Amino acid sequence: MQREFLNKTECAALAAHWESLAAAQQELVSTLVACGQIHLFAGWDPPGTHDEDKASFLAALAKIDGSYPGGLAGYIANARRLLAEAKAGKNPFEGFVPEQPDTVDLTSFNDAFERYEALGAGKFDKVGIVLVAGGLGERLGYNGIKLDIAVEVLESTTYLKHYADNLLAMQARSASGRPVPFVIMVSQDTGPKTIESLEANDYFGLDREQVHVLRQELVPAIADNDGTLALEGKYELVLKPHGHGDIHMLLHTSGVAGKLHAEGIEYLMFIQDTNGPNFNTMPAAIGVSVEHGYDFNSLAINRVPGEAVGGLARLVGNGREMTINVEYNQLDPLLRATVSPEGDVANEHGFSMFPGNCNTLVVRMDTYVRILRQSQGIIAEFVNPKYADGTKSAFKKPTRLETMMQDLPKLFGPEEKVGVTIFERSWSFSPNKNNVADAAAKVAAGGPADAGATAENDFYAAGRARLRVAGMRVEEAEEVKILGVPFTLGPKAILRPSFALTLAEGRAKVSGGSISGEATLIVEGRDIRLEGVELSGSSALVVKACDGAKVVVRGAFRNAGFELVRLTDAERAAGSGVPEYLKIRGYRFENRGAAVYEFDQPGEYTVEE
Ligand code: UGB
Repeated sequence: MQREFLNKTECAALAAHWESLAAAQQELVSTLVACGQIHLFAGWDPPGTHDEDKASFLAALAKIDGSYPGGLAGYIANARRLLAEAKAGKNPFEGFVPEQPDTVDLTSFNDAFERYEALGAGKFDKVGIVLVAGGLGERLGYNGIKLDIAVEVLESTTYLKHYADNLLAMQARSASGRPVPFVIMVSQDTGPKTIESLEANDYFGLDREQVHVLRQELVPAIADNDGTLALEGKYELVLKPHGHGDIHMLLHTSGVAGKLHAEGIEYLMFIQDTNGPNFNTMPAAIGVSVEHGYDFNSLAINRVPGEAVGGLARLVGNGREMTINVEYNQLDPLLRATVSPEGDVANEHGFSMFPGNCNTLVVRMDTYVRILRQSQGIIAEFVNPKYADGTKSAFKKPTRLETMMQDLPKLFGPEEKVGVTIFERSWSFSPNKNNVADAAAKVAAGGPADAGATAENDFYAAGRARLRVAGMRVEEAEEVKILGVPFTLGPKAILRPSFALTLAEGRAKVSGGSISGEATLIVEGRDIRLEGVELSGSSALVVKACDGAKVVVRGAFRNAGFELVRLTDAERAAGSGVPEYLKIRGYRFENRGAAVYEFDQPGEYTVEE
């Protein structure tokens, strides 16, 4: 029957190969032909030529068929449906009116903030961290994985190391000391270099067993509204990432979600690859989820109208209500059609009407595994084709189906509770997503830069905030522009996770003292106390202590510290030998004589100046 079908298609190229195909290959090819994909085989060279290419092409098709729920036939059917809806201009939020979601405002460091932090800190051995890191970061234009970029360049700590340090600090503080599970989703693009980075750094001190690397597969690009799979040459599919929503399916199919649940994990916190402040919010966000009984807690900021982060709203209509992220490209039309004829404009406080999605999510494990079991972790897909013209009959370039991890609540019923916790921006959200030129243009247009320099700036700002809460006098230096991107010259304060994970911990370890606008302070180690430490001018103090080393630091430190040096045009040019992680920010630091104290043996020490 298959043979008969193929003859009918008059695909001589395929008929010539038919007998040499294995039964499973014949079945897959038949399915694809039945789905209108005969072009995949129509251009094949005669048997005996390019046979290896054909074999790897068939293997690639089989792999995608096996990894996508519903196989390639399901993918093509979904694509056709979604493309028809897109062509018809269907509004995915038709019938819904946005209202304010259930929010907890933690934009100030008040008593409530610290109460939530204490509650969250009590759960450190019941939390797992899920990092989605399958994206290449095309907007950033960085050659390599984003996890390998340094979040700060005083000591050049990479994002991956910074996250691992936080996990180590969490487990050092929990009663059981149980390793905090770390799930990392990678893709074909990012997987090998992520593994390389973990291996080269001995997993940054984590146990290999606590790290679960899950790989998402790319999906085929689609060339037209009929769901025709796009080809590169004769034997290669054009493949594209399917979006961060794949994490839910992978956590389900890999069995990792079920395993962690069985091991007693109560919450998963989902984070993105280059949002350095993720862990500033972690203790309080967990505390909020616990106290409010949230099944899903979206961390948010006050959003600037038009910025490329989704808006979080409660959508009411069509006989239901759901609190969900409305992605940035859909927010303005939804607002225009409902509550704001002017669209996504500033309210009386200068912010967009709805809180902005940091895409840091805290999900309750009980609910999560139940929803995964019911749904297989399959998240609503969407398509966003760029049409060639107003007829919407052709695309500028092939498109693909995508998913987003923040869409999980679309699978929820009325029983599941979804809330939003709003934090101050630099404390919670400072992604490194844009190259310098784009970042400068965004700043010129009045929006946030979300670039290497601003990410680093906010890393220090968080340190300053912790010092202020602890009672140190912190002078803030002026803001300068480096290649059009704002950077506050200091003080540059790095309080490593090993030193303080909560405000209360910082307060217990720092008393009095002062730090001037261009000074630098780096503290790493659990048992360090700063008593009346004074850093004036551009002085720098670095104190590091291993486990078991108890250090008290007192007195006034005076030295030339670290100097910010702008890169010259020649240094920024291709082939200059300057590392790319410096080029993406436009400066480096030079040590002009920082005071450095390192204690690598247990014992009691005092540093006095
Ligand atoms: N990612 C994957 O792991 N796999 C993929 O296939 C794609 C991405 P982007 P996006 O924080 O500013 C999100 O591309 O999708 C990882 C929210 O949807 O940087 O444009 C990737 O490695 C948006 O609401 O972001 O927008 C990275 O870690 C807003 O919050 C993460 O997914 C916005 O992020 C995000 O990928 C934001």
